[in-house]
Amino acid sequence: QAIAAAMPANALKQHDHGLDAGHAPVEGESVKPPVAALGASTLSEVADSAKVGAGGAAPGLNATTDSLDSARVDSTGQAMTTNQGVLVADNQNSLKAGLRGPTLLEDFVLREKISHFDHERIPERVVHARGSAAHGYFECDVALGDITKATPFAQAGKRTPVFVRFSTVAGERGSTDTARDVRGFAVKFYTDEGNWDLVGNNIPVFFIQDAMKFPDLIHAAKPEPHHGMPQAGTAHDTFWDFVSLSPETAHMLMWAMSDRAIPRSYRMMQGFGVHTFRLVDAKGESRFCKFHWTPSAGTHSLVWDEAVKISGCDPDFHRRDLWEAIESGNYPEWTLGLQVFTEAQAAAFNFDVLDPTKLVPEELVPVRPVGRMVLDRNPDNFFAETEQVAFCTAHVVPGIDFTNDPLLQGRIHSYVDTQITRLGGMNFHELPINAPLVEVHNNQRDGIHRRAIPRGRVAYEPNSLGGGCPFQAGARGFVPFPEPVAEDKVRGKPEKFADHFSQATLFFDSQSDVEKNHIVAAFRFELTRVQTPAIRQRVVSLLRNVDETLAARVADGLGMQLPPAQARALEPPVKSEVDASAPLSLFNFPGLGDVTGRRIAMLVADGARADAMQQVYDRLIDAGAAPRYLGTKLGRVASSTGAPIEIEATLETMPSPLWDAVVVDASADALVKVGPAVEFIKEQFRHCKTIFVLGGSIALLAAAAIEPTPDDAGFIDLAAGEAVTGAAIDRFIKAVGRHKHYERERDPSPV
Ligand code: HDE
Repeated sequence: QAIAAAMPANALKQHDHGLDAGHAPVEGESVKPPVAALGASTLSEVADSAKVGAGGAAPGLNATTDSLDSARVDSTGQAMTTNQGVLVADNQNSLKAGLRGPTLLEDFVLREKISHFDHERIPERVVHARGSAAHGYFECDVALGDITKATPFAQAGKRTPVFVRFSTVAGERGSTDTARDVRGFAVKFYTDEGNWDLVGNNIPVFFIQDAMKFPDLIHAAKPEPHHGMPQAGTAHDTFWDFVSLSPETAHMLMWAMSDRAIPRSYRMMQGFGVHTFRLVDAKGESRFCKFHWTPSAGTHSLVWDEAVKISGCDPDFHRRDLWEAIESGNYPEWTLGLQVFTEAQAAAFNFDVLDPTKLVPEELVPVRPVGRMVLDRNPDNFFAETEQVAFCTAHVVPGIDFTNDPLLQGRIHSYVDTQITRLGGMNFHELPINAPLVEVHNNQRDGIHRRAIPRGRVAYEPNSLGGGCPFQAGARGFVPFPEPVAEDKVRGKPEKFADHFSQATLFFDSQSDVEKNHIVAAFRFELTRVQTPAIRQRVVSLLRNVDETLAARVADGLGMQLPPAQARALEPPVKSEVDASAPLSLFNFPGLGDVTGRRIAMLVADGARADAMQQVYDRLIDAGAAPRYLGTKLGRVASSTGAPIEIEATLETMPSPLWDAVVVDASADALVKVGPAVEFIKEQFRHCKTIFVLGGSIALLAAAAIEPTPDDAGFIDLAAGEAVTGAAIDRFIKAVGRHKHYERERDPSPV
């Protein structure tokens, strides 16, 4: 106790050093985390709570949270120390020879502080540098013991802690969230048989078929090396040069030019494992599997003009959205679905399931929901968790195995390899966010920043001096699926990989007219930015193999003649076994249509109807939305009906692209001469958002040149003096729940 009192800064260390007699580890036994840090009173209680072992975390407990406790620092009530624990007397002034004299070399406090600062940055990820993450859990709904022995699926109701990082691919660490790009969707499952990382994307296919081409793809997409532009975007020559010379990219290009690449929120996008994986059951039998995450909030996107503007007014748009949703208790949620199929089924498909540019249409193999993932806790520290987390496709657990997809095979190498540079050595698994919940025992030793203190003289196997420990686990361990291999060594591709277009066509044919329009506009935008006419032409000639109308529309958008179609690698062309697949359209996952977390602008000026506006405001809060009074400056506006209204956000700091819908009343007439207010309404309309007019004059709408058609469900207009009824507010909430009213969209927009 005397020691404890004297060592307030890190009481946990007492245990690590064996100073806490009650829990001093027995020689040879591994050191378990101190009980107090786990919020339980005995070690057996810790085991019972099933953080380590069967059953998953007990309700209300999150095993990852608890396991990080020993690394957490809370400085509340503490005096400042150096990194050696010496109390710092003065953190303001360096040590000088006289008040006006030079700083002394002996000032170790200053030197430690500055030196540490000098080395604060680590290299950013070479791809997916920009990301945001959160903790949560996966809860199994259906026991899958008959198809996999992976423990997260062992029993219904079982929870496995997860840490999930979403990202863009091309942009640097400080780049904008709403760039047109693929989104990473990486999930680390802290299973009770070790960590399993499902490192996926929000698009179920990829640009290339072989890892060999990945550095070229990324070099082409990243800023051009001579001048370092453009940031976080593919709308430049090198990207389109590369993809137009690599026809296997056609399918992924369709997805990347669709609204999938500009999601409204990380909470509103699907995730996919992309590759075909293997599930292996306890008998050693295997089946193929594709992983699908589907968001409860629906799949919603921005429109391009909006995405571009958000990049300016809030480059952290997605990061903020995820953070705020979790802080406010609107926990993002996804259903995990599996497409499970046999090798015999796979052999009958007219595409190769090892080809990552192909998906398995759900008409051929339905997606079976097996559980849900909930993200319920923000990280404590961005660097320690979001930045230092290391996902690796090589991290699999018994029951999950690889296939020979040549992209996946390359990834198995790449991820561990890249962490060595990024995280400075092979001990990155010891960083708290990366450490598994189960104990780690092996004879790997030393290296930079080693944290573990292995006991004893034995660091080899077999041994007799250590009682043969740690010993091989045999069948309890990870046993690779014994897939027979009997072929010549070759560099090449299977024949079906040469079909580059059937599923690109399937994707385009499965889109709604609105989505097709957006794809055409995206190609037009990107290729207009391309400076070399021959590259534009080559892209359009590629598109002719996907869809003639698409190619013709893009050519028209670029003001050019339709070039001849690119020669195909495979003639006659393969046709997809399904003509159209509903789940390929974003509109097929509307979600629950609720408005949780939606930002609603209550645009007011002097003369606002405080009672009516507040009535709407309160109903929106009840519905889980985030309404805010928006005005020209902070302070109060005088209402016509009662108490003044306190402005919570301003047009200058939060312009239209940052809001999902707007409510205006007659007071908005006072804003007719305020350009940003007119612009606000215009953009709400142009970006297909819901506009609720609480009666009275519509001068602001007229100033914005808005002429809604009577069938526009996103425009709700109460007549002058009409009471604001619950039914009208319900109509508004329902309209916001639809997310966008694309019916009013025109290209170019008249507004
Ligand atoms: Fe990655 N990828 N990738 N990738 N990837 C990385 O690993 C790589 C691919 C994906 O939030 C890197 O830790 C190769 C497909 C995500 O930390 C690196 C190939 C898919 C993340 C790497 C691919 C992905 C990464 C960079 C082709 C979807 C971010 C930093 C053979 C299924 C994870 C790092 C996070 C990150 C290599 C292709 C998803 C360099 C070689 C396909 C979500 O190792």
